[in-house]
Amino acid sequence: MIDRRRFLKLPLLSVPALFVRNVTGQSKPEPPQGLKVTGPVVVSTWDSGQTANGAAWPVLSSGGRALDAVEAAGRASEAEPSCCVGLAAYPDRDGRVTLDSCIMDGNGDCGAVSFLERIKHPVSVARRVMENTPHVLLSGEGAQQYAVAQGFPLEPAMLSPDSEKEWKKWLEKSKYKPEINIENRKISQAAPYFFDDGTPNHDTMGTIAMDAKGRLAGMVTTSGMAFKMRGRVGDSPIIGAGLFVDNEAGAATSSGVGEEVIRICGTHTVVEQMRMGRSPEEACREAVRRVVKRDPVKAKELQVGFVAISAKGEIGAFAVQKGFTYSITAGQFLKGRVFAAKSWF
Ligand code: SD4
Repeated sequence: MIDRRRFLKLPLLSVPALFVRNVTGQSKPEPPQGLKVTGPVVVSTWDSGQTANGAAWPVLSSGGRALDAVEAAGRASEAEPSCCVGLAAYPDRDGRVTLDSCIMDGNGDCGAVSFLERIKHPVSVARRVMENTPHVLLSGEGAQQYAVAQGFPLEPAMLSPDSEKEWKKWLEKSKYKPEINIENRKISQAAPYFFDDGTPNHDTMGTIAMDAKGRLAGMVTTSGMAFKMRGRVGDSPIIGAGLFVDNEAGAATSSGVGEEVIRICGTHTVVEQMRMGRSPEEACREAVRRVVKRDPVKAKELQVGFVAISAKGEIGAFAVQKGFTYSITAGQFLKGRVFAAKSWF
């Protein structure tokens, strides 16, 4: 049993929480200043991180490994129909769902898959890559071949009814036709950052956790940006971009426009900032600052969010735009709590 007194410590709980509206219009509080835990904790991106955390918490609360907890989180998220994770998610512009995932242990072990089709649990394939191969990242056909050889079933090549509907709607609006030299078009024309109703075009599941022994781990799983070019891979399976974990410093994950995260080695930046003594929120803010500084005009139209846990158990986040939320489950928040990140704009 885990000692409840070792759990969450909220030094400034009396500070009035600020509330921001997320994209669904619901108010989410900002976390108390200096949020810190002293026991196991799992943190996932977005409101839907509650599902992921719900699968991770039984592992953590019974003394299990952070690595097992984050894999369980990823699998739960992949099994839940959503726009952006798993086989039911939105496809690329050719109408095919391609999945990216990675997993990392705080000792530096890591594995990933990208551009993976027809496999229900990419996070578990990523873990097999980490544990059973000399490589870190397998992609496309090779990743699928490896998954099948490892006993993962090859699922039917079909879209969920929702994603088929959304894809067809998108095709109609965008009057999409395969185009030569589309690579030379500005990305804001090639991939919608916001849908017509104002909803941001992203919702990756990134989960980071600390177990009762203070070990850190993380995972990311996603279908990537909806209606992306075929073959496009974002930050999510890239170690140091969508996820970075080091027991000595902390863990960080990201969500949003992956190209921007890759360009600044986003989560590696966050973890290195924590190593130098910044709090998780300050470290995430610094990564966001670099995204914004690179192209301040473009930054106004895109979302990138980072969330982090330091090796000391502090938790923080920061995003380019308002509306980035994250879910925390810990002794203090046994049912899980959703907080809104502060943002640049
Ligand atoms: C990507 N970071 O593929 C991901 C997008 C995302 O929900 O967050 N999707 O760039």
